[in-house]
Amino acid sequence: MLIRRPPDIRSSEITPERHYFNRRELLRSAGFIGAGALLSGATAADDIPAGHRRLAGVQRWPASLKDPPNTFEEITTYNNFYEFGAGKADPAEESGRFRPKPWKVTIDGETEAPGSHDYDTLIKPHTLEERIYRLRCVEAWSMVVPWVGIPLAAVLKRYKPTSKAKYVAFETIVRPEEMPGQRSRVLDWPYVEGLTIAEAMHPLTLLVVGVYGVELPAQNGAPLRLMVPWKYGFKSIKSIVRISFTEKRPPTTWSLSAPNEYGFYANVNPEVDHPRWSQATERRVSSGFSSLFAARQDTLMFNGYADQVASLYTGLDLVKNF
Ligand SMILES: Nc1nc2c(c(=O)[nH]1)N[C@H]1C(S)=C(S)[C@@H](COP(=O)(O)O)O[C@H]1N2
Ligand SMILES: [Mo]
Repeated sequence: MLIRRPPDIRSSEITPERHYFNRRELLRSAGFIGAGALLSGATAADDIPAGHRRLAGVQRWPASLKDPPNTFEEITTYNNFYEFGAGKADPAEESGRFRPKPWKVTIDGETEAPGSHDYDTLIKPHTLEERIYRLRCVEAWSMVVPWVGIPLAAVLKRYKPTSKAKYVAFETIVRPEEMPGQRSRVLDWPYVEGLTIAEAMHPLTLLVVGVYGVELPAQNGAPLRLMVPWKYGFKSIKSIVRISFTEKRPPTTWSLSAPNEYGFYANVNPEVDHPRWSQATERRVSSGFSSLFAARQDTLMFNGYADQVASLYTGLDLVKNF
């Protein structure tokens, strides 16, 4: 049964700004609030500093993870976004010049309705959902994040893919004047990614526009990025400006860069190690007090989403198709 609640009154609306920081973190570390209590307030944005625009009309998704989410601070200061630099702190520190609005996305390839659309045309017809997902980076760290977005399938269907559309390709913006990492050649720009059409249309695949009830910060891929929760984080491409329906499998940035280390599928799989490290366990990113006691945890097949997605891969050799 679907239980839908009306949009919440965010507690940041009633909590003085100076109290936002670390109160929850402190309580959580000290064990005063468990997962259940935390969940009810996790998305209430009382960890959010001033200056972030709240998204209106966000509905809670009933199947959200029950694990305690990472804090807004953790989610927005420990990032991978090579366009702003290769260090974890670079995306937050080096993205001050980035302007995510106005924003246009080109939809082309095998579609009956190719065109260029602004952000509002893409997003506004849809109901925003808050979904708490696990995020597992191929580097063996993980987080739990309350994303806000819409199922990608709902958007893609509006642009009528043809019967030849077997894959969906995605491209990140190129703006070296605003993205200092793009002035070096660590990766080939633009960053590109791709999914099979079945993966792109899967109900878990989210087009993300926010986190913790506010618009996506630049470092998390403003103004819109992908989130494919059963795949390694690098599949979840940020700051998307092109979505193309293709007949052939599209190239993807990390498998171009190191084909023996990063495959097209990149499904989270504890049984298939990276050539240079084990994927059997992961470190849940934490800060403050709790980081002193953090133990590694087992990585789950398909990042814990096997019941929902394993059927996409029946008959596929997951060792060869890593
Ligand atoms: N364009 C672009 N998208 C990207 C990346 C990137 O460097 N550039 N990094 C990826 C990787 S490796 C991860 S783990 C996630 C991190 O998302 P987060 O910083 O919001 O946690 O973004 C992915 N999307
Ligand atoms: Mo990653």
